[in-house]
Amino acid sequence: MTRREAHWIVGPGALGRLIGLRLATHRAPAVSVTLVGRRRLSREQVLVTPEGERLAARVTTASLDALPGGAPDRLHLTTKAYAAEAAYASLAPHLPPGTPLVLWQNGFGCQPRLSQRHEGPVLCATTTEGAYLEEQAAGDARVVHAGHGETLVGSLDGHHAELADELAATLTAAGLPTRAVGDIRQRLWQKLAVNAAINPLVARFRIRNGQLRDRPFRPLVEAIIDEVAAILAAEGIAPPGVEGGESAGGLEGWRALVWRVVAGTANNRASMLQDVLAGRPTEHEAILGPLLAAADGHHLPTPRLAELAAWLRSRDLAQAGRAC
Ligand code: KPL
Repeated sequence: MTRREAHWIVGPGALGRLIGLRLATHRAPAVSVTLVGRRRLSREQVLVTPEGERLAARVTTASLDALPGGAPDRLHLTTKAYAAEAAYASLAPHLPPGTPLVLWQNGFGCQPRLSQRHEGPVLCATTTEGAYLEEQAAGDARVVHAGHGETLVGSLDGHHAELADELAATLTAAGLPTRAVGDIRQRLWQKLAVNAAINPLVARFRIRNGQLRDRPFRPLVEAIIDEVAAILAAEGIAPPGVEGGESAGGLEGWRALVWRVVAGTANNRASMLQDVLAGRPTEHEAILGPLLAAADGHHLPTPRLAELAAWLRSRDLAQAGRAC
């Protein structure tokens, strides 16, 4: 019998569970999946597809303080951005040298640091797949794949193209269309720019994404895009192309991208709003932190971003105080 490639998914939230269960429920090439969380999950998991099909999967489950025997061939880190480095630190001593690491975090915080720190190939991934957990309804054993998207993978150092191609093929075969790209740094910053323009505002005002198009929010979004576009121009991050043709000037490119995502996700509660509503910490450090640090380096004014970061920081501190 041929040995199946072992994929460990560390951080089995909605995205981690989606990746794990997609990998576990497809046929070729067959891989083995282990979900590693802070606590051990049920081995019997269900994936509800966007078409409403229910796919049952039996996976290996483990917890960070009781890892399974053996070693992964691919380690997917799918924790929230603020938890990634601590999760990595508890895993690293158990990994054979050279284990490929795949980082799925939002923002641009832990990716460069872990790419430096890990002794082996590191790929970064960014995805627009939509998923959520149906925890109550299903005893924490059901993930809903809410909408199809696209995933991009690549390494920050421009190496490991073959590994990225091979991972893209595996994920695509599993129902998560994925492309290997040579400019993942650029792609991560683009996602970060969109998240920075949408997430803090919707979290602060507790609104759905589409409401950003209305007064009084629209001018706030525009003002944030102005700040973000100036920072990214100073950092040398090329603006996205405008749909249907050639790349527009920087600000217009960023505007078009943000408003396109707002329209496409109008009914969504963005991840940061979900975190605020659930009383969890937010990913503001990973999303706003790199922008504010870059702005500082280029002496650019960022009154709106700084104000939102300060609000999120004090909200997270107050939340942590309540949890003690
Ligand atoms: O990625 C998102 C998020 O919720 O974090 C956006 C694009 C804002 C969609 O809701």
